[in-house]
Amino acid sequence: MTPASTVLALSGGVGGAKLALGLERVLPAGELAVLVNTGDDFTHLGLRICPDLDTLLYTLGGVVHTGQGWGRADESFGFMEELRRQGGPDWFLLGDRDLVLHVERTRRLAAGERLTVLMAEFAQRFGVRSRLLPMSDTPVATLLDTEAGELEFQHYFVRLRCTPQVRALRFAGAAQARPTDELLNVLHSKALQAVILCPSNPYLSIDPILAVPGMRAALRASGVPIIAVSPLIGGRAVKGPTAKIMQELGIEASPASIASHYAGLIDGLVLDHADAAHAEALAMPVLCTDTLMSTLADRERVAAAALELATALSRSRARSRA
Ligand code: FO1
Repeated sequence: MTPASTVLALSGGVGGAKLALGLERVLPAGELAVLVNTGDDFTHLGLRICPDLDTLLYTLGGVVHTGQGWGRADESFGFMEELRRQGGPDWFLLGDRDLVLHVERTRRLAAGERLTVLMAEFAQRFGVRSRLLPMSDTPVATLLDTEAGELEFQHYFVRLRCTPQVRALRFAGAAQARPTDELLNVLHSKALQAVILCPSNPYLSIDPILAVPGMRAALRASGVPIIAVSPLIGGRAVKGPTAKIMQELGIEASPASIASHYAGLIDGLVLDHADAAHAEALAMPVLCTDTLMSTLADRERVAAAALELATALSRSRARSRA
């Protein structure tokens, strides 16, 4: 059944999933769709691993390890212990229960199933009320050109702990990728009210989504307000390498840089109170709130702020049309 109203959130992993959970909690059941980065996906030990999709699945399914923000709370590591004993690569932690998803996904993809379809089934089994939409059904890999050579995302992020200096990024496979029919249905639906860019890393997590040919145009053509939540608080990233990468790419870690990065796509920006002084200089509507999302109440507050800005923009558009 098509919901009466829909909000689409664009998300990477841990930080994005926090806001997605906030959105899910403040919206009526079934009204959230999440468009998820798959540039972090890789094949490891012969298994197809989709960390951001699984982080959303576990977070919205209520089984995530809340301390780390990824993986499951109820997890054991017998497989990893034995892999280590056998001298296998142990830098990427795969819990025993988590492993089942990777095995099943790999088996079903090899049998010709689409990632979108099998993730929807996983989501149903985890009791997720929102729609989880991979950014594409064909593989796209975020590759980082670093001082240590070209690195696949998980090798940069987990194995090397984001240490190598980043010179450039590219998204291998993006040119062949396409927005899925499931996503286009959401974007073409009259029920769509707003698009929210979660405070995920703009370069590592949102750019791969926007690199899919036709994605930017399809988001814009939806005609609804597009709001970004800044991943920076007072020039620093809450978690992860956003500020470090911005500095290495020669970009100032400021709200102005986030606004100009998303220029032509977004209509408004949610900033932390710590950045309120920057608001006036930005050529777009801004709403300030505390954007740190430690508790569930924080996530709901940031979600409500993003929706409030979207609603205000919709109303002012309706007034100017009248
Ligand atoms: N993050 C880590 O920091 N270390 C890990 O060993 C690790 C394993 C892992 C396994 C499955 C999964 O779905 C996620 C995992 N992550 C791990 C998180 C992941 O690397 C990042 O959260 C995202 O790719 C960044 O958005």
